[in-house]
Amino acid sequence: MNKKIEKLLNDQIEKESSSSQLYLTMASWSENQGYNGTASFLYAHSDEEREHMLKLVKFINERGGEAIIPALEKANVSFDSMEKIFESLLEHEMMVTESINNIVGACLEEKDYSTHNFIQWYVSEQLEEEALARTILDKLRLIGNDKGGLYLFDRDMENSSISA
Ligand code: OFO
Repeated sequence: MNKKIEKLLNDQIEKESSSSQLYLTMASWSENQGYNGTASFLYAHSDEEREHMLKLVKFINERGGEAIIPALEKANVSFDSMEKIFESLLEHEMMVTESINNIVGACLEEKDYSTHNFIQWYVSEQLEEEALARTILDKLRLIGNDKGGLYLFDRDMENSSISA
């Protein structure tokens, strides 16, 4: 496969893997704070990021390239509130969107239309993920430090059929 595109896709594998680690860190923090609904949402989100990574691994290998599996890195973050978590989640997703857009641009430049087609799934996924993160963040900003509000928020997160 085109070497430039292969390199970009391998970089993306790393980003999806670090998203998975980051959301796992957030899930664990939430669980320790007693926010079990949010924790289960974030555990599931972490799993989904791993799926995004796997999809890329398989695509590269099927196209005759070589997927590079990155080492796991400790997410270098600390949180002190639910709002901070989702601010950082949105920021992270925006960085991922930029990276996906960059791949789209490179595919067009290199006339790699099959990767362009493959990567469209990620374009839609990013739209959904950013919208979801913004909705959650808006709710949290409304709630502020209200404990009752946070309790209900957490319960809603448990029941939400959110797909990340
Ligand atoms: Fe949420 O990032 Fe994957 O694509």
